[in-house]
Amino acid sequence: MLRNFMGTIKQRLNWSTVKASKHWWSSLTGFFVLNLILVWLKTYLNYFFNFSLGASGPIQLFLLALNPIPTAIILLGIGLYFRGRLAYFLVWLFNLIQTIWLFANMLYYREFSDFLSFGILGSGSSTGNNLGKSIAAIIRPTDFLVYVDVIILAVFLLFKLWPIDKKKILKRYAFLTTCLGVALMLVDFGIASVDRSGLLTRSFDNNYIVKYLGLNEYAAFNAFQTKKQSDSRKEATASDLKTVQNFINQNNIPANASYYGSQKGKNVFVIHLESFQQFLIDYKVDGQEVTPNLNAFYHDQNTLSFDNFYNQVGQGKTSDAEMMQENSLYGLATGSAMTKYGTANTFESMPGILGQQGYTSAAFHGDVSTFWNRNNTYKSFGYNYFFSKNYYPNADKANYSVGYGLKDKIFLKDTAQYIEQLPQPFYAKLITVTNHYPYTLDKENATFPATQTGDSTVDGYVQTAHYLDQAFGELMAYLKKTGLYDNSTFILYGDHYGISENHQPAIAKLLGKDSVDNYDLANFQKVPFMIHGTGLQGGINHTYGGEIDMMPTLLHLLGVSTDGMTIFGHDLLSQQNPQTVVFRNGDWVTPTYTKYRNDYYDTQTGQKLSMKSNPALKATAARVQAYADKSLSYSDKVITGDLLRFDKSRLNSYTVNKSSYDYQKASALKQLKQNQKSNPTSLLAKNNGQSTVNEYETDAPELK
Ligand code: GP9
Ligand code: MN
Repeated sequence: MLRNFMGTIKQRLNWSTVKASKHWWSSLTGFFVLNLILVWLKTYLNYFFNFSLGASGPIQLFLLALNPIPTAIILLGIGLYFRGRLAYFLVWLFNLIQTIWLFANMLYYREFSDFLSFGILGSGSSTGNNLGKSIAAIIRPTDFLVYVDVIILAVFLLFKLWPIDKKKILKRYAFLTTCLGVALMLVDFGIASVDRSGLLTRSFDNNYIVKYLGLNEYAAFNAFQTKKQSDSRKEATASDLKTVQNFINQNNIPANASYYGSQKGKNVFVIHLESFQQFLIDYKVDGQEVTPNLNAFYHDQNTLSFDNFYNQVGQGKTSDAEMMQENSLYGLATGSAMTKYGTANTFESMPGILGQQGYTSAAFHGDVSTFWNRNNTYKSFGYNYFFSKNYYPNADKANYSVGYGLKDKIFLKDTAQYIEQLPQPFYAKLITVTNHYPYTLDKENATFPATQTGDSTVDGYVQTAHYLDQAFGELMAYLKKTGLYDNSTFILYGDHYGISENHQPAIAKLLGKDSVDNYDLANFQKVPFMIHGTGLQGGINHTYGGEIDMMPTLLHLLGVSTDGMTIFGHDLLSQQNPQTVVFRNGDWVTPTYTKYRNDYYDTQTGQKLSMKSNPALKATAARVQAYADKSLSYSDKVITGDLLRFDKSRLNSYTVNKSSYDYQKASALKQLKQNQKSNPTSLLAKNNGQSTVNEYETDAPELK
């Protein structure tokens, strides 16, 4: 019957009588162009309807329209190398393959706001995204529209409704088509690289790669990365871990008994001060303190403040700081370790370790969950909760966000409703973001005078830093009112520089100098590190250290031994601390010498030293450099070889089960609610279910 029906259509359309070669559209080229248009159209439409790629400005919008084309040309163009029915079939097949990939990503994105990765596909349920289970719930009938053209074309080909042009396309035309695809890909990549440098090397977010390069390029890039990662993983063995552990044992130092365990059992707040440099502490503009709240906190008698503490990040910036803070492992030399290895690797991280001590862990950030692959990495770290952008009702409102997310005052205020629900003790990491390059803030919020260096990227820095400080002050006031301040330990750190070394004249002006040298630039890498706790013996501590040291320092304060842990930092409170700060590029600082960009300095005086005339320097430099190089390469091995999966002794005592974490808003809120009954230790439960959020005062103009 179907055949009859098709036959009628054929006759009606009179296509069977069409002389294929006379009609361009019925030729193989025509079929190719038609498929190209269809693939482009559905991809492009879905960019808008099903993905939120955040494309803004003419360049990004242009690339969004361009980027489905190059791979479609290359893939569909494969058919052009063949002839007859097979050629048409191949063109159709590559339309189908691209459509399946688009369709799968539409569904995955709806649930996880991220694109499918081969790591996720390969690891199945172990990453805990429970793919199969949720598909039925998220699929919509309209999703199948992407298949309409493929089905119609299949019917046409199958029932010979589409005239097949038997003529073969000249090989050189097929080849030229492929070349055109490649050329367009290069054009796209070239423009993308100008708009976003380090797009592929630094690997920020899958959304960026799709926005700039397209869904298929993303697939190819992801497949390449996954292959590289699984290769380095395959090569690694348990004996590699032994070698690393021997190195760590050789450098192991005892904890400081007078601090060890002094903060045991308290809540922990880790406050990530975005792009915050040490020079801002006590810094004044026009006689006014930039950060009065942080300054007071810094000098508080119960705050231990470190003034020789350096950031040690590489290209992974924030994510490198997080990697060090949570794991005492360095970021990688290129790209973000969290993005590349966060999904699949085994970690021994702060949230997982403290989970064993009865802590509930939660990370808070007003940006999309995918940035730096946090949505997957935090599961590997063992975070019970990850409150990202879509938990914050205000995040979608115009002017409530700037740059990478919610403005700090709004972010911290809206965080309180979740903090009060967390079972205690908790480990809560709050990642601020307003003090982020390019340091722009609307007039209403920029209440502090800008600096006058004449460098427009630098001068707003103190304004956003001041804003962050006010937001911090508001949070502290709330925590004091609710009593959380007294039963919590606070860790504050700046993640990395805010003003890059490309702005040396402005840096000199900020520091009140005529010019800066490499010694000044090394000092400029200092960031704050403060530990506060009621009863803690505070003061300014001059020990040299960096972000890699945060984890062992905090664990010892909480009374958790780090013996046997594969960590590269040292307890900054230990009297035997080696005080060797290693930068990601292999430079280093000790209390005696500083090596920065191949220059050597006396750390105390800033005097430039020459290796030739200074045997003491030569000997020390050789020793410190060997230590720095080994630390970095062993840390890299731990990450690229996924060595912690071999750490059976530790993993017996606790296992992070990635699949047990669910960061979907509805499930997390449900879980929090259940906790109020099953484990009624939260601030809210202790307050008989009465919320404390009305105690939170903010002067955020948006909320007035
Ligand atoms: C993005 C934010 C900024 O979520 O953490 O990261 P950065 O650019 O500082 O690395
Ligand atoms: Mn950062």
